[in-house]
Amino acid sequence: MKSFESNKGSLFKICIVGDGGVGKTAITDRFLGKKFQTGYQLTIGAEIKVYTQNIDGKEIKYQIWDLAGQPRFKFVRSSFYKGSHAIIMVFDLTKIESLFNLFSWKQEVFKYIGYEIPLMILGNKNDLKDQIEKRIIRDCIKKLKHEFLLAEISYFSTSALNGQNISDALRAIGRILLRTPLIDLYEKVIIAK
Ligand SMILES: Nc1nc2c(ncn2[C@@H]2O[C@H](COP(=O)(O)OP(=O)(O)OP(=O)(O)O)[C@@H](O)[C@H]2O)c(=O)[nH]1
Ligand SMILES: [Mg+2]
Repeated sequence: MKSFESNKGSLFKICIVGDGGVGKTAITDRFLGKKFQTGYQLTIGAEIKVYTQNIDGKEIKYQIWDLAGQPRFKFVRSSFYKGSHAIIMVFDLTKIESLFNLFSWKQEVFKYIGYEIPLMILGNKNDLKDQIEKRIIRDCIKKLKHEFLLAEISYFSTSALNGQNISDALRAIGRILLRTPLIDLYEKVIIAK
């Protein structure tokens, strides 16, 4: 096994997925310190954003693939997942169907990746009040976890509007990636081939 130190200065590819309009672009723009836009401009295909974060003295570089969530982009999305080290799934706290749709997002993502990688779920727009009951969220995440059989699946309630929990969520996924020896990820890629 490689030591955790070997992940220092690494570049991690993270795909961010979820229904159109849940706030993926707003969240990733927040990572980059960009101003929040109230208007909805749907993403076409994908936008790649590079962001560096310092975690406990280690520099982590993320290549974040902000994917288009609208159904018409399903076909093009399939080519973007390969080589991902982690996935961020986003739903809109005010739209329960966007939470239930994470099951089909999970299927789409892992069909193309072919092996399991760390996963984070973000319930976004919490500035509009958590309109989805906490119990429903908990049950849904439990079910997703069961389907994935993943040890690493974490949940944050975020707001791209006021920035709540945005950098903490990325930091948390960074910590998970630092803990995961790269060799494990590579082995999984090889097994999947
Ligand atoms: N109130 C509130 N609005 C948000 C938040 N995040 C995003 N929005 C708004 O939601 C709309 C959609 O946001 P986007 O980030 O473009 O959504 P997306 O998930 O990237 O959508 P696609 O690119 O089509 O997949 C925009 O009008 C944003 O201003 C949030 O945390 N709070
Ligand atoms: Mg977008």
